[in-house]
Amino acid sequence: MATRNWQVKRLSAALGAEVTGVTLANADAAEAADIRILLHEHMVLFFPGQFMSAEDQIAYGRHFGALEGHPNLKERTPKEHPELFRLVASQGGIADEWHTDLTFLPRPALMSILNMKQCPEVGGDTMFSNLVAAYEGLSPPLKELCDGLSALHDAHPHDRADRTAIHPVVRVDRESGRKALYVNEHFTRRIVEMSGPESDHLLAYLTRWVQQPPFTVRYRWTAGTIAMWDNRFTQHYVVNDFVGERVIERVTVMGDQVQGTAPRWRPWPEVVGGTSSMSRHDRQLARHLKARIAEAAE
Ligand SMILES: O=C(O)CCC(=O)C(=O)O
Ligand SMILES: [Fe+2]
Repeated sequence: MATRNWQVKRLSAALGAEVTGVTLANADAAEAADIRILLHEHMVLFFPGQFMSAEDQIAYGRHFGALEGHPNLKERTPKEHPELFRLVASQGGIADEWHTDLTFLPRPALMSILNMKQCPEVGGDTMFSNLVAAYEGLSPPLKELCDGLSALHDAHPHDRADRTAIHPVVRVDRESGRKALYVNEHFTRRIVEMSGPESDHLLAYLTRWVQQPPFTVRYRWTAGTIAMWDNRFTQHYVVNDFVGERVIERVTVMGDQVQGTAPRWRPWPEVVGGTSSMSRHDRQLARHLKARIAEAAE
C-alpha cells in the first residue's frame, strides 16, 4: 500500500475518505485488496472522476464478492444488467430515510458500490453514519442492555412486510472486535425481547441516536463519482432537498454473516400466537418466530 500513488483525504472525524490517483475500471486484485483495507479504515470511500461503465462497475464489484440484484424492487433493476440497482429521483427513487442496505435479509449486503450517474449541481448530498462510533457513544448500562438484545427487521418499505429477519442489536466484528449499533429506522421494527411499547421507545431512541452529526459525514456529489461503503458498520441517508434529476446505479456485494452476542432474554411476548391486544409488530414478530419454530421442526 505504501508504494501506491493514491491520495487519501479524510472527510470528517467520524468516517469517510476521498481517494484520487486510482482508476477503478482497471483495478487488479492486488489494488482491490488495498482498497478493502482502506474501506475497513474509513467505512465509506469516494472516488471522484471515475465515469465507469456498468460493465466495468460490475467487474470491479466482483473483486469483493458475489453480486446480487435487488431482492424486491425488480422495477428498479435494468433488464440488461440484473446485478444493477438503479434509483431515478424523478421516478420516486430517493433513499431519504436512514438505513443500512437490505437488513430484512438473513444475510444483508456486505458492501455497496454506487455510481453517481447524474446529480443536481447543488443538493442531493448523501450522509453516512459510523455505527461503531454510535455504539461507543452509549452509556455503559445502555451498551450492556443493547448487547443482550435482538431485533426484527422487515421489507415494509418495499411492500414486503412478510420478508423478515432477526439480527443482534449490536453486531460484533470478530476479526477486529468492533461493535456496531445495528438498528435502522427504515427496516427495524421490533426489539424481540421487550414489550411493544418498550421496543418502540428504545428503537426510536437508538435509530435517532445513530443520526447524530458527530457520527456522520456528508458528501457533495459530482457526476462520475464512485462510492463504496461497508454496509456492516454504516447507515446512509440522501438529503431530499434538490430540484432536477438524480440517478444512481449500485452493485451490491452479498455474503454478510451478521454476528453478535446471543440474546440474554427470551422473546417477549413469550406466547407465540395472536391476541387482539397485540400490535401489528407484535403479530409480525409472533409470525416470524412461529415460522422459525415450524422450520426447525421440519
Ligand atoms: O442515492 C444515494 O446516494 C444512495 C442510495 C441508496 O440508499 C443506495 O444505493 O443504497
Ligand atoms: Fe441504501
